Amino acid sequence: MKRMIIGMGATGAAVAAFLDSRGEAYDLFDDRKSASEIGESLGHRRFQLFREAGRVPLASYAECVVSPGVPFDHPLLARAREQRVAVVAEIELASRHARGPIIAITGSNGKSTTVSLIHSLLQAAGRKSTLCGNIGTPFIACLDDDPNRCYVLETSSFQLEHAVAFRPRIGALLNISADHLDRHGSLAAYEQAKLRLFARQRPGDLALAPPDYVERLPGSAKKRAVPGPTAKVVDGALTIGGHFRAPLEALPLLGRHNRLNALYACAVAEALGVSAETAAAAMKSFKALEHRLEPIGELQDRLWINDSKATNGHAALAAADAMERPYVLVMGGCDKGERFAELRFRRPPEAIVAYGQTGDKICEDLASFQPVRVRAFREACLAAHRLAKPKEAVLLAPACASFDQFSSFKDRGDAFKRIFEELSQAS
Ligand code: UMA
Ligand code: ADP
Repeated sequence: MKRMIIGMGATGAAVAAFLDSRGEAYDLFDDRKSASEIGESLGHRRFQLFREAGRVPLASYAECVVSPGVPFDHPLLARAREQRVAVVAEIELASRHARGPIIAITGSNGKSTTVSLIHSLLQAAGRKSTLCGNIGTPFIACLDDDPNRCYVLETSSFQLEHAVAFRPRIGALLNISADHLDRHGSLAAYEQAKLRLFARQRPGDLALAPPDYVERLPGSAKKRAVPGPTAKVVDGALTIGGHFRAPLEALPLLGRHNRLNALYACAVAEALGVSAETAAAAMKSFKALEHRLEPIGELQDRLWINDSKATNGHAALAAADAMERPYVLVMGGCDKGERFAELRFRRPPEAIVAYGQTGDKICEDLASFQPVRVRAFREACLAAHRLAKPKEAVLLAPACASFDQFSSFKDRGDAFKRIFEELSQAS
């Protein structure tokens, strides 16, 4: 029987290519893209495309493979559940065919940094490692036959919603805070999706999670808290199980949150047999990812820092707390249903500039800071620069997604850098 591929972005196209390579049949569904757009992403292969949920002959499919961007309550998925047609995530289909170990990392914040660190540590140890998943390349596009290849998989709540038998050899939950509430409906549903990562793990597997989650993880893997009795910072070193010690000075990333990310990376590396010496050497040469607490430069004695990837309140707070000098904070963007009154700054900003769709909510929720309200992103950057005093910083940590004024967090971070360049040239 054929499969039905639901959603024809990068994930759907990769699933189609995988099934083609195995000579397996499929049809496609996408209610937002035209056949010609989809044809371009598939090359010149012939395909049957459905664009209306009601017209899909669901009974003729063995299974539906769904892309992360298609919401759980999409009418086609609701029909498939009603008719008891199996629906699985692309990561699940990929995991059935992966011969090497899967290391799956989830959490509200820190996933990309942590998977990139793990990948670097494994590569430094001469291991075959592939970085994939939510960070960019779909898992299913990365499969090969090598049983020694480690798949370091950034895993989103969207992908985990349809994880059924997905079983990573090592699974890690970094943290959970309010995010994607517009999609999941509630924090509890979001949390449930994330915890699915662990549900099918078995006793030989490893599960890492914050201390307040570790007892609540489903599945029967060996469970370890991070930080916890065996994974902690001792005398300035990231220490795992008493014997693995990587000095913190090897870590070139700002902020306590990045120490925690590195502690997870070391715990994974240690479980896979990487030595502490190799890990420390690899960390030393690790470069902060673009748009994550990225120092851009000094402009009239004010340091501009780009943390455009801080797309929720918890991330923005981590960025703010990593500041080593007084700063003016640029916040705002697209509304995902999150409120900001709960943000407790350990290092409060000197001023806040609020822009975009969430600007009014920010002004209301953080009224004690008397935020400056502007509409456009550019205006926000200019206002923050004016408000910052010499030796202070202008921090972009928006706490919101970018889609009201940009196509992605990357596009927003690039705009921040362009504004900085323009002002530098004019000054
Ligand atoms: N579509 C429909 N109907 C709908 C919704 C979508 O037909 O109701 C179709 C769209 O027309 C489009 C396709 O589904 O053709 C979109 O699929 P997709 O949104 O799943 O996008 P992909 O290109 O497959 O990218 C996905 C992830 N996207 C999302 O989770 C939204 C990418 O994460 C990921 O890098 C990629 O798979 C590879 O694994 C992006 C993301 O924003 C970066 N992730 C969120 C985040 O990090 O916060 C979770
Ligand atoms: P993700 O892939 O989960 O979005 P990133 O590694 O790209 O995570 O980091 C996104 C943002 O989240 C960073 O710019 C930083 O502001 C914040 N951040 C990173 N790690 C953590 C953490 N462990 N706890 C809280 N916030 C974090």
